Amino acid sequence: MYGNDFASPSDAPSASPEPVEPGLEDFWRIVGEDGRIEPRDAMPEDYRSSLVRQIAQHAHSEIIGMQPEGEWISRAPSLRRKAILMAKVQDEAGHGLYLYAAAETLGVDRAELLDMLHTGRQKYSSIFNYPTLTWADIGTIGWLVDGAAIVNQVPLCRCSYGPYARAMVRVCKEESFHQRQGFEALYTLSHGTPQQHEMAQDAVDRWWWPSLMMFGPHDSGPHATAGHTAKSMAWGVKRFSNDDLRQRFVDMTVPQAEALGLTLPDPDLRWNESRGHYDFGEIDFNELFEVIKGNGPCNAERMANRRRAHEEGAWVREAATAYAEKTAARRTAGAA
Ligand code: FAQ
Repeated sequence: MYGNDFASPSDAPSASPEPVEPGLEDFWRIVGEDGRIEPRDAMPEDYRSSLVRQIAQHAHSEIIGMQPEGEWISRAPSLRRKAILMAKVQDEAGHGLYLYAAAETLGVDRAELLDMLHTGRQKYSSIFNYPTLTWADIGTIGWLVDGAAIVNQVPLCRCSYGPYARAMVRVCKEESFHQRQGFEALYTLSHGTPQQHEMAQDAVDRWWWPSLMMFGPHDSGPHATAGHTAKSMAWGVKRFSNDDLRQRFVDMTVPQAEALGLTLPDPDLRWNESRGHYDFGEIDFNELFEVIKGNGPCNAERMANRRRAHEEGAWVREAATAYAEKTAARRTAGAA
């Protein structure tokens, strides 16, 4: 179990369906024992396709997520901040690579997945469709967006699909580092000049609600939209509901905002003694659904940049393929 992880009585995957489809007895036994399903194991087709959907969306989020922060590499306020930001953006590219590799173990091709992204048949996280207007946005992304990512992703280190779970261990270690550097950058601003403090507060005001939306729609209750949570939890892919993870994020973040000397833009945010959690205001899920549909402030720009980068990188892919073919041919000739 990874260091930041947490468990609850609802944490164990559900029991297998009755009757179990022939050939899937081992799958349900392994899931029930909290073991790992590996690429060659038998698995339900909807388990496989749902994992492809989630892992691909996650991978796409990592590489599109390079854009909002990448825009600030040339404008970072010092060489130290520039070096840190370059390393962070590079880490996100690496996360994309681990995740595309994990998806490929499920029998899909990375080129196919990228094509689905470029043609709008697969998505990426809503959060990367918001603009980075000032340097304070970079600290805020590290603090809130990476913070939310960690809360969501640490339980995925115990996801039932082995290659995804193993990829997440390294991703989460790096995300923890990203979160801390974001907090430190924002702390410097919030304890700086009045203008710097104001800039930090403005960034937090803009990123708070979109960060809460990262966890997805409600998965139970009157406002729930029928999503993937129930099935995903039965398979041991998701360990917690979207709402439980969101609550955990709020509970973790409020004291951090106090340490920063910044306020969170929610008049309904207050400690609830009887629940032992912070209450918070209603999220505007219409905004989330609009952003997912492609109508966020930066969707068009992010996709145009992504498609252009893909086209401009064609020669690199061709050269790598030619090199791999040449090396394989040489190896075969050597063996003969
Ligand atoms: N954005 O039933 P659920 C990062 C869709 S962190 C867009 O709850 P599920 C690090 C969902 O796909 C960000 N779409 O679905 C970083 C589904 O659509 P469908 C990426 C969203 O899968 C930091 C529908 O709504 N993290 O990149 C969103 O069980 C800084 C119903 O939703 C991950 O991908 C959303 N926010 O749960 C990088 C983590 N929320 O397919 C750079 C792994 C929901 O029915 C810089 N993924 N939808 O058409 C997950 O944990 C899950 O897939 C959830 C959604 C929790 C995102």
